[in-house]
Amino acid sequence: MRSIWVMLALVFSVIFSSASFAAHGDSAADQSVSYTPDITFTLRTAIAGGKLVFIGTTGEMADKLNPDLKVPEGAVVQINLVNGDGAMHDIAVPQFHAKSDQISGKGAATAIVFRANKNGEFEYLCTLPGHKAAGMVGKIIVGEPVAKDERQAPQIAHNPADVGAPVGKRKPKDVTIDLLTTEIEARLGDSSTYRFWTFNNKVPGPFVRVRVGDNVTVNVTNAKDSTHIHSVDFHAVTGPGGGAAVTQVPPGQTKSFSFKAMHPGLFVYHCATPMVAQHITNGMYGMILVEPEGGLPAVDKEFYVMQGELYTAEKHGASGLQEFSLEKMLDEKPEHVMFNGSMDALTKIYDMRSKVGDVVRIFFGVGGPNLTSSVHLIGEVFDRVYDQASLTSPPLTDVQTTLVPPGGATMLEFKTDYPGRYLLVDHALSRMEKGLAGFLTVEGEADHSIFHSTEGIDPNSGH
Ligand SMILES: [Cu+2]
Repeated sequence: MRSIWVMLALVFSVIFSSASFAAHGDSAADQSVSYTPDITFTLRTAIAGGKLVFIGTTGEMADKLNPDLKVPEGAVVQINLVNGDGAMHDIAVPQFHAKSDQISGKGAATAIVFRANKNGEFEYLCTLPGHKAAGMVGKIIVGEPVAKDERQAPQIAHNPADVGAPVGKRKPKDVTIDLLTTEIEARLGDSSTYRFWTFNNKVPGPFVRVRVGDNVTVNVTNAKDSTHIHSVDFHAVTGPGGGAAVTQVPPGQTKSFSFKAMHPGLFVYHCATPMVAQHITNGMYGMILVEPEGGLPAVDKEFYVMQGELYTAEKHGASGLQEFSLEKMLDEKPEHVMFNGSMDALTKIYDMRSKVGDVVRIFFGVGGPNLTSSVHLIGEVFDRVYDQASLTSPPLTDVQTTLVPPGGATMLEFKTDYPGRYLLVDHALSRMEKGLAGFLTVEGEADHSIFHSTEGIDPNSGH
């Protein structure tokens, strides 16, 4: 009896979703979709291993979690969804504008139908809030697998532990900084790339450490194969354009200037060639630490983290080479917001680690170009915040969230007292859905006087 209802529900919802698809279709060809799928898949929703998932039901997909759905390019694809767990779900393939009704009763069913008119890898997912993050996401692969494996693309994410050696106690001296500006297609996410513009092939660029009073010579070389002029503006510089007025470097050339580091502090540098916001969003930013006389107090761990946005024509999550959208940049509507240059840079590629009892220091800056960060470490309180990255003012103490504007920085210090995984975020948390998160893993013995529970850690807590 139940199966009859499932079939009826399927028939109705296919009719419904075909009709609603046709209304969104781009061409007459799209409208021919109705009722004649070339290929059909049936997925069931389930809870498995504490996660929400789609499960394949037939053929080699049977019992596979979030199976890859392979379809020929141009095929009319139908995906049936059967509710197997009794919670509310739907299924969508945003790249093809296909989205089903929400179904909540156990055994209820719905379906989507769309024409896979584009080669590549795309997501199917449940669009209910939090369900994708809880595991309801898989891949639909249209046509032959893309020839180039994007995971093999060059990696531009800067390792947050790569902070150079402290300057410490020494007299002022002459220091030289060599910057190479490059334009390279590199990994954005697991299945996507972007043509980044960089300093020294990393985003952010190198973490530079000098001492107040140093005479610093900056050499900017623009790679031969660049297609744009580049430059550098150091916010630590007193002089024309922070150096940008004398370093507009054509491809294949080098320009130089020298400056005296007159102010201690943590300063942003960036390319300042028009359109400046475009050069910054593409990855041309970094930081220079001008250490005060005697250096900074010693800590156990130092990390270098910068926040930036990318404005791509395609939506967050799309596969393949992503193209810059000038319109979205002028509207200040980024598709991606990231720490250290690329998606998952501080969650999958690199992680930050410390031990119970360690004092951790984060040099945190915002390249931007547009969003102010409300930086927060979930499950921690900052013992000291050097507000606006001023190292000559007393730090704020016991701070939950602090503001860092574009082209600005802060120095955060805190003791890691309790083991676990802590999540660095911008507390404007919609940005987490666009890629902005970083893990700090603290290892060691738990002191139950600090935190105690008999409950297990819930992997679906979003933390
Ligand atoms: Cu540039």
